Amino acid sequence: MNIVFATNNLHKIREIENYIDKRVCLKSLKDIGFIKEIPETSGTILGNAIQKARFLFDETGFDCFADDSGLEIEAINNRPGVDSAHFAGPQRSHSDNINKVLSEMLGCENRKALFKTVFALCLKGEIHVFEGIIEGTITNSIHGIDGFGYDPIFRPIGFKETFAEMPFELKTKISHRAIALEKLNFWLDVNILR
Ligand code: ITT
Repeated sequence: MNIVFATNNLHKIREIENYIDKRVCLKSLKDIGFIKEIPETSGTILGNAIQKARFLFDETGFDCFADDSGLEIEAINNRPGVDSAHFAGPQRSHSDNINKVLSEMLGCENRKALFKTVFALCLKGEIHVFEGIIEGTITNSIHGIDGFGYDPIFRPIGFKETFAEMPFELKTKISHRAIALEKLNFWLDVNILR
């Protein structure tokens, strides 16, 4: 079956493409020639994931799924959360976002955080959602150069490295996105592909 991944984030595509069930043929927005901006204005991660998938389905009629994700940091009222992509402003700069987190958390002892992702799958107009969460801590400074977004300052529980220091294969096995993807794969296997 063909499923379109409703994202403009190439890192997300890379993290998914080799791990989604092999019976699924994953298409990108580029593959289907879709260039409109996809709105994400609901105010929640769950709401945005559904909004993105629903928008693409309504516009194209293609079965699709969207991922909305964010970093929730306990000491700063679970921010940036749904505002993760543009925490430091509309330029959506990963390094500006990281610097804003680090400066807000200067001297802060509670460094607990979690990454959350919600996948919204839209099949024939029906929505199904799958959530993935990974807990960890925010480091005091930047560690590592791989990955994207907040990877250089997020260290998952049980690991010595940040996401940005890990081999790509390890992050894609343990991350919030990997957890949501496993649920999506299981659901597709039981309900559609078998
Ligand atoms: P799409 O909406 O096109 O999918 P996006 O980058 O705008 O791509 P989101 O709206 O889901 O994605 O924004 C989530 C932001 O949270 C993202 O830009 C990163 O800054 C951060 N983020 C999400 N997942 C992450 C991960 O695995 N590692 C590091 N940062 C992540």
